[in-house]
Amino acid sequence: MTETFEFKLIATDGQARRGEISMPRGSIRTPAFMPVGTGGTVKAMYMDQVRGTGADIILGNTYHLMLRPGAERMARLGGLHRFAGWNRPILTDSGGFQVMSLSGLRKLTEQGVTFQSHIDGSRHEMSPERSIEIQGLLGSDIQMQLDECVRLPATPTEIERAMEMSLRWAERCRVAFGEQPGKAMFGIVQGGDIPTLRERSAHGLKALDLKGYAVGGLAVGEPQEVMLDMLDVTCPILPSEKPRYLMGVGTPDDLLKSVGRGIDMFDCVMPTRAGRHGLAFTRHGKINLKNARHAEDHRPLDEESSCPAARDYSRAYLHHLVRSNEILGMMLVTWNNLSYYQDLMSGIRASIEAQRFADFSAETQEMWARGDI
Ligand code: PRF
Repeated sequence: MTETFEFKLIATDGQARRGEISMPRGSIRTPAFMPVGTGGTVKAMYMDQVRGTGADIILGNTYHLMLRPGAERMARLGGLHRFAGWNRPILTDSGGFQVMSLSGLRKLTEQGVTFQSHIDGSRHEMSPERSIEIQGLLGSDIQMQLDECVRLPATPTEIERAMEMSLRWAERCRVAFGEQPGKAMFGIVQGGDIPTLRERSAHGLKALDLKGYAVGGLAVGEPQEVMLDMLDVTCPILPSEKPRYLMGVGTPDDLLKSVGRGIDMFDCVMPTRAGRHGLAFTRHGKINLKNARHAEDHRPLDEESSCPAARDYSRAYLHHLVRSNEILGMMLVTWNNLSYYQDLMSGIRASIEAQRFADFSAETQEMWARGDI
């Protein structure tokens, strides 16, 4: 643990990187998966369980927390770490993406975004400066610039406009963030599915000398191949000595392929959301526990897993819980899924250290393909 935000590379294997971020609240082993704790909770999980799966950092959302309980109230309550009972690093998304996907009527200008709450319809404003101020009030350790993410497909004109504005907002966020040695503010590469715009965005952000760089605007409607092509264009431009975070991604397959292109950090609702819908991730592939074929299956999800949810309950019982909409069903499948994701990341990290990441990827994919479940 350190007083300042530091990133060091421990090993590389091809483009894949094994690293470690150190900051006052703890260190983050990379490649890292950050469970999504949108509104101050990783849904259906206790915080000590989240830690037990191997998470070093969780994600929180500016948009949700500014609406409820409110940023100033959160500050009076001692910040998000104390409020939610997670004393390790927290990364907060800036709000732009959630405004676009969740809020009602919204208006975006150079100054910022005005929008209506999806909860009670109340009107709110957020500028790049206010987003950073809110993230500070929440007590966030890694803050994200305010950006504009366009859904794909979109016109080149629209993609370019949003990318250029995001770049100007990055500069404003950097000024608003100032110098905070133990914390970090990351920029976000935009540019849709257009390689030249991705390049311009990455070069523009690099010039701002930020502590880390996210790749945004992907997994928003384009095929996986396009997302990977954009990573191939973007990652080589980003400085190798700074962490790289692919926002809102993804499936286990996305994670393997993105690590292979130089990504260090991920977040995604997939393991938690799927868990609440009875979809379990295992070493042998996905299992839809709602399916009638599990009704009398005595086997656990994975007897060799590190997670009690995967070892100690039959698929028949999980099927019953999920079908009956029992809270415990959501809790157990979410726990299993987050354990699976963290075990995958741990396997990825070990394989990079052992210089066998390509083999690990192939073996992992082979296990899913065999799908003997
Ligand atoms: N920007 C921000 N948050 C995000 C995204 C983005 O582009 C995405 C896109 N996958 C997920 N979350 N600020």
